[in-house]
Amino acid sequence: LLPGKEHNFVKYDDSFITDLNTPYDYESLMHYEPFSFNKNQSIPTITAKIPEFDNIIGQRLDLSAIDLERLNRMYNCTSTHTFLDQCSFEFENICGMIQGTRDDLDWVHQLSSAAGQEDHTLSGRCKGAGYVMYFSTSSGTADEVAILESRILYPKRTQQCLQFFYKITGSLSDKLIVWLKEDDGTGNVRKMRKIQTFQADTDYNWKIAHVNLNAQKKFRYVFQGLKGNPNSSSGGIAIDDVTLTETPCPTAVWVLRNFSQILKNTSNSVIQSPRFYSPEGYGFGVSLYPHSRVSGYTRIGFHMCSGENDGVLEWPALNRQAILTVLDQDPDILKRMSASRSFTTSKDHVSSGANGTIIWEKPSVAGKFDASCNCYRTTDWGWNNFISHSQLRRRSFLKNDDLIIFAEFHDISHLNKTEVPVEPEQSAFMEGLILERQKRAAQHMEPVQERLPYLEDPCDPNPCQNDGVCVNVKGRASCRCPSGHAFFFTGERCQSRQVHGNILGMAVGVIAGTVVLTIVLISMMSRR
Ligand SMILES: [Ca+2]
Ligand SMILES: [Ca+2]
Repeated sequence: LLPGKEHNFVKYDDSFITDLNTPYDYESLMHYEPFSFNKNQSIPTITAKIPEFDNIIGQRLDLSAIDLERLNRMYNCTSTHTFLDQCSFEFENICGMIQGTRDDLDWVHQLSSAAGQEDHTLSGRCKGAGYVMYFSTSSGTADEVAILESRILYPKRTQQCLQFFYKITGSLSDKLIVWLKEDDGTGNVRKMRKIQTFQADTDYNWKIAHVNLNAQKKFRYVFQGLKGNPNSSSGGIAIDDVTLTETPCPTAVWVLRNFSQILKNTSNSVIQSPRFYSPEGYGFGVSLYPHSRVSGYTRIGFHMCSGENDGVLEWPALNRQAILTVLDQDPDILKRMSASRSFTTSKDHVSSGANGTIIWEKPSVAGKFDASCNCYRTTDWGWNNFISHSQLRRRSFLKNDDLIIFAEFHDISHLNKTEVPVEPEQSAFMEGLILERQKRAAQHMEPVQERLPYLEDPCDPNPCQNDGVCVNVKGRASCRCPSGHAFFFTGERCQSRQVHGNILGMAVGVIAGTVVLTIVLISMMSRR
């Protein structure tokens, strides 16, 4: 080092600097280059921990993606209040994660290749591309361990959900263990807490996992691979597409495999989920009708299941909010457009098939016995047009041909109490809109026995011409016509093209000017 330049290499802790919840950035415009402040021409002063970055650090071409992200976060230009971290392991920096140094082995940043080591991020789009983190368990000795730690993260709330995909193809005694490593109160991130263990089984498919973390102070999340029995393993453990959000994890996760086969078979009438339990203890299930009565759509509904807590719970289960979500499995959580719908249980939800009883009554009284769950299921309440088959094939709803559905069932009675009575003034126009909304809500939701006519969407297909945007106004299509610099469109279906007045004026002016100029030129030439 050149004398007097040592201060450039001083280490600071997070009481002095912040990384704004972004990973270490080798590509940053602010990063020094390998030979910065060097006394000896041929010896670098900085080498990257990941050697691939030795030729990249110190670049001065442009702001890096993370530079931009940091600027945006610093000046509050983006505000995702619940997003903390995500990693699809597609880049060498593995999102700033670090290998354990006191363990036996390392996780390998593995290019998608042999069975058991295929990438999840790009699956179905690109063969032989994409990376996973892989821990082989087929050689060495039992109980060997490899550790992968996230960078330090700073929680803003007190609840986090770590979602990731994993696949264990080794021996049945292989394990994947998730730990939380938290600030011990002195600023050091070292207090370990074992959160959840994932056991191997004979299902070698990618599986989705959710782990509630509840970190209160700065923390790292940690993946530990544990080798079971190398003699009975010909594979290992793979992880991919990790996302961390400050939200609770879903209560119920239902995965339907080979879903395009299910869709092809039109004789499939209904598929019932296993029984799940809500945080209050209610048993519930999800019903999926691959082909609903609305042609080209899948119906998804919610129902109660009898369960071990029924004698203690309140019936009927009213003022509970049910939320059903079909997960868009895009690896970038900020680009996911999952299909989600919800309703609140009400005494108006009655079943015509069972003499008008409220369908949220005790399932052993109001429901029918189903041997598949060894429980009683009530009539389901849901949407005939939950999601269209064409939408299912778009985006990443059917990644690896798996359909993933989340379900929630929460008490929202506390929302009935408001501190201030609110009675907004309603104009006749607003009343019309609200009535319309209620009508539409009613037509979207119905118990399965009742056969309400399905009202078609007047905007599907779009009747507007010339790229007009269709808006559903009280059940009728209304076109919002586009307007360009020179032209605009009018008419009920945007069918007629008009020229803007000023452009027309300019055109007339130019033509007139040309005519005058020509006359002047001709008269000048004829004088000569
Ligand atoms: Ca290691
Ligand atoms: Ca990947």
